[in-house]
Amino acid sequence: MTVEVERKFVCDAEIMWKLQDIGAKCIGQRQFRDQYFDSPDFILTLKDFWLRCREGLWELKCPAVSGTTPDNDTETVCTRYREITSLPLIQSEVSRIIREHTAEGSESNSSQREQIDKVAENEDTEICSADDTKWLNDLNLVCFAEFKTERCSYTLEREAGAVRVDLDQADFGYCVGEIEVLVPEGGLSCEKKVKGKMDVYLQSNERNLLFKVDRIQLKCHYFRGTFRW
Ligand code: V4E
Repeated sequence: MTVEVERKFVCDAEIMWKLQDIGAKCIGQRQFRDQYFDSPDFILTLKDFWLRCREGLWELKCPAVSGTTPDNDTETVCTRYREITSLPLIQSEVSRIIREHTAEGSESNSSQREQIDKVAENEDTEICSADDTKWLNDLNLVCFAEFKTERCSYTLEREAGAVRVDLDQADFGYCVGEIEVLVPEGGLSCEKKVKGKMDVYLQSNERNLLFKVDRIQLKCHYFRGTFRW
């Protein structure tokens, strides 16, 4: 059985020449702006769910095993996330997570719960377009990270199939490559993990995050794939 896996790698100035030397073909270059959304107390991100809007297209990356946070001690090379791209499905999944969280802590009042339920059932959202922000307001979701990326994509034909390589340069000065392949399940060894753009964005000192838990204001920073304070 094969699975699709993504692996990040460090980019240096030579990488484009190296790719060309091994026969990779450039299939395009594009620029995009990513915005990541969460509740003010980071309900989604703390559960390893990543809600993103990229140039009007929504995506929710969900952890392979729902509800777990990344294991800081086991630095695995590859990450596997379930990716949801249908806006109604994203809305119901996000509202389910928020509803479960608020039920656990009984933090919301009944009118907030009604709003969440409406979004969960996609009431009012059938006519909702990708730029509508009402569902974000109803779920109290705000943009907590925003950056632009310049991406060059390559393809490399191999006997086992095509390999796609993306080279990303983010506007806050970080470069990262990502290779996407189909591999036999369990067929990858563990080496040191390379950080993604969001990891680096959140870890930079200027982006310590302030948020409220149980009415106490906490200063929080992002360290090795999870929030610490
Ligand atoms: C899943 C995740 C985050 C969201 C950003 O994911 P990433 O794959 O870095 O973004 P990008 O722009 O390459 O998306 P694509 O264009 O492929 O859709 S931020 C942190 N995580 C968890 C995570 C992590 N901590 N470490 C690694 C190596 N991957 C994911």
